[in-house]
Amino acid sequence: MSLTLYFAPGACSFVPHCLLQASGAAFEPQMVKLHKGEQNEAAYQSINPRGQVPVLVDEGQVVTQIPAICLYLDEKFSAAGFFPKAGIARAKAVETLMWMNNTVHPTFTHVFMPEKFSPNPEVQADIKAHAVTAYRSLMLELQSCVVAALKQGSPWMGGAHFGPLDAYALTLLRWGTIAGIDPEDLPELWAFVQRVAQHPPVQQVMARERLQLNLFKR
Ligand SMILES: N[C@@H](CCC(=O)N[C@@H](CS)C(=O)NCC(=O)O)C(=O)O
Repeated sequence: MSLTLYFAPGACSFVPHCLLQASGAAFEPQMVKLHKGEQNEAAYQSINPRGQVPVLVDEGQVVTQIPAICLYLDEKFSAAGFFPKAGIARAKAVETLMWMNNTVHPTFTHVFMPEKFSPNPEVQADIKAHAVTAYRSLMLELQSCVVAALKQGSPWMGGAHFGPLDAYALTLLRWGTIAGIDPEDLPELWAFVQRVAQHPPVQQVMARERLQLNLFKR
């Protein structure tokens, strides 16, 4: 079996990285140095012409985009229960994953890389300030999602098993601390994310990626 994940430390690739680690399967983690622009080099572009992580390569087949990779890993390692198996519970988990991926994640991109959206430094500062405000409300919304999920009596956002929603919640809150959001202002979300960080496969991935959970500076 040949299974490779292209990832960058602290990036959104953390989500499938945690699923692969939790699966117990052998896989090759391949680091891509985004800060050095490796994603734009010909070697990487030949794997993913969009120049992004994550990329999963299974027996030579390339899969990109977090929801696609996570659903693929769910099918491949079905015993892990990364998503609820069927029905409304599965649809709701995919709904939350898509919201994280298509709304929360790109809002942070506006904070972290405003130069992607305007060449003008003044406009960039405006984009960033506006996106930080939007990101704060999205973190409150994420906290409500966590509270609602845990109210059902399950330990994880998707139910009985650890899955992509938990790893994404950690990533998004960690990014929030980079954006200047104090996690202590989101006590339920922060408590949950700290628990996710203690989950052994998550701990192993955080060690491999050398991640600090809270980067908030007062
Ligand atoms: N929609 C994509 C988003 C991927 C993405 O935004 N990746 C970022 C890291 S979090 C990236 O590779 N950025 C490199 C760049 O933009 O140069 C997915 O779900 O995989």
